[in-house]
Amino acid sequence: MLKSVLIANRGEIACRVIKTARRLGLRTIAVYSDADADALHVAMADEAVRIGGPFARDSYLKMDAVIAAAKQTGAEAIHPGYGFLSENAGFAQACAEAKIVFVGPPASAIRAMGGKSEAKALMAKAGVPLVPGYHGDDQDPARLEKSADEIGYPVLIKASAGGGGKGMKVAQKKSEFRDQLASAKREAQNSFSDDRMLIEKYLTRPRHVEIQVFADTHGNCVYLFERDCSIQRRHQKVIEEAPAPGMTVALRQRMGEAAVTAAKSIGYVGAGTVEFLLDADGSFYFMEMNTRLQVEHPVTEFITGLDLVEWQLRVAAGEKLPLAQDQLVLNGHALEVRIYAEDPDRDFLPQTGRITHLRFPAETAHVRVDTGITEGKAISTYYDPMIAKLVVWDRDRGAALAQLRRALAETEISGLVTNTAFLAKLAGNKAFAKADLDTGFIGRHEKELLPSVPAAGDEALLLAATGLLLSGRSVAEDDPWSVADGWRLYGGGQDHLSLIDISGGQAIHRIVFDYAKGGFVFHLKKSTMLVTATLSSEGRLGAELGGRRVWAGFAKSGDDVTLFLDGASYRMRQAPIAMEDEGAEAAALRIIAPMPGRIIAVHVAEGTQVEKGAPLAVLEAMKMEHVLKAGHSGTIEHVGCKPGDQIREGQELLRFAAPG
Ligand code: MV4
Repeated sequence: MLKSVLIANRGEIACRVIKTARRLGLRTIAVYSDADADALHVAMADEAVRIGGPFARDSYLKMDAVIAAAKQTGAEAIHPGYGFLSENAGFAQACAEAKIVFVGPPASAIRAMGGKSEAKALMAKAGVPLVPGYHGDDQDPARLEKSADEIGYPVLIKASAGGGGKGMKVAQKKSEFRDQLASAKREAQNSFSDDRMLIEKYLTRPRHVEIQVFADTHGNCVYLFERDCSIQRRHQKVIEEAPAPGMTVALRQRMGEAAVTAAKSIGYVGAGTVEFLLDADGSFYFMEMNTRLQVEHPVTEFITGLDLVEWQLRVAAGEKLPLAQDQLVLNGHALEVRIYAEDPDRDFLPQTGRITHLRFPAETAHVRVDTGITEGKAISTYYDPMIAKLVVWDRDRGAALAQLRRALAETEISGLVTNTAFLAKLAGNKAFAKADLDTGFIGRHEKELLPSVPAAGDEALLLAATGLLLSGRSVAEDDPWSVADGWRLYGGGQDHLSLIDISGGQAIHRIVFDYAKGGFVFHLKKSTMLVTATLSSEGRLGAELGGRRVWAGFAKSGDDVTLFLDGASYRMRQAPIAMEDEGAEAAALRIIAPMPGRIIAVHVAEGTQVEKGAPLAVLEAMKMEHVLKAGHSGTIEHVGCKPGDQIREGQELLRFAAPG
């Protein structure tokens, strides 16, 4: 076995690899950028070497810095993780030349699978099924159109150098072909400086089913069953699972053997994934091969009971595969979700900020949390905004799905917006529960999934108000004692505070209440509600309201409050002034700043008539320009900002006149 390994990565995968390497007794070396000096993976490793500035190109992508760190620390091997240098043939080559073991395939295998057309040509030769199509060198438009006619429409025009759906256009019929071809070529030229195209039969509702393969240096190669990764959004995987729902033993064997054939045909070594498109009629076609350990490998680990990083380290040390094909057993069902700092209700805009409250479900035989983040850490724009992976297992898909719903409900993150509520909606979606899977799932169910966070109802509002009052730092406007110190024996007299429902449409709610023995009596529109509650230092709010016992998570940071209730997280802000109650319709007349930033343009003035979708103002934030558009037609009544203004989240920028 190897004696030491340098992990040329960061975040959750670096932590994950260090865990296994340490369990096997290896000395672990981390590398880090200036932005990661206090990161978890640095703390976990036996040694750590700074390799450069915060940008990946100045650190995690700097091959010579990584190799120099390995030499400086005497690391015998380098594990690349995924992303960064993991599929860089030149890096694998450089490791070999430096006599450092690259934990992955030979550079030749990485190169073989680098280009789509070359990979497909190799697979065709190896007898691996391909989507009917053309991937030749003759790129004359007439030749490409002739192949489209022969395949039959609809056809998919794909950039050979492409990936992640870029440079991919559908021609539904012959008359569309030339325009779509020109458009795909332009996109490919811009994205990859390579406009070579391949033409394929377009599968209308394919599933993305990938096979995990493993090969050693002794000619052995096995498949560790399949993963279904069809639930994607803009070519980003959202939920991955193993095994693929509806997979038969025969089809699994055929796909597995095709994947092994693909791996053997390029002299593969190590962990690899062969991606297929699976059509509704059970036919499957090679899509591409990933020559790295995938993000979603934990679902395979759960159903096989294996540690794939242990296999990687053993194979890299020259050992034979620990098990033969007939010794591999598939048990149960696993699901993985990726928790991201992104806002599904703002077109999945990446989020940055500091995590002020972080609570994951306890890890058990059913629940695994892979993360590189701890409370107090910041998510920056330098790297992929993944916060954690939640992976669950149970005896079958239904039970695993229940585990996922519970694990998500126990995941509490505040300080920045995450996609957890969106994932909870997915995990609770009926079509998903029925495994009605294909790559168009999210698009087809968008209306049921978004907005991911509902407007806060009475219960969430009262619990948030209770948490605020109990946390002892809220200031009820005309509370005779300026700071509510929790219990108050005095009766009588009313107080109120106002909450803006930030994640639920910015409506403002004025909460009127009396202090009562052991709690508060809230005055709702047509009734009153006694709420007694306790709030722990970890933010566990235990309340009794309306005769029901409710548990919720409560996190406060400045004026911001996050309430975690029934799997949803509501972000609210205590309004600084006693604002009158304003319903969502009144709130909709106001254009609120979605995040802090600087106004760089205002396109309207008071009295301007605008149509739905019209650009109103441009906000610069997180190095991006965000055009604030009219959600409906109307007349601008008030303009509260001008170019150059620095504004804070929640600030009113513009206001429409009330209709009528
Ligand atoms: C396809 C296809 C339908 N027909 N090829 C998307 C990017 C790359 N991974 C291949 N992709 C597709 N190729 C044919 N002939 C549909 C997709 C596709 C897709 C594939 C897998 C996972 C998600 C996807 C989302 C959109 C389109």
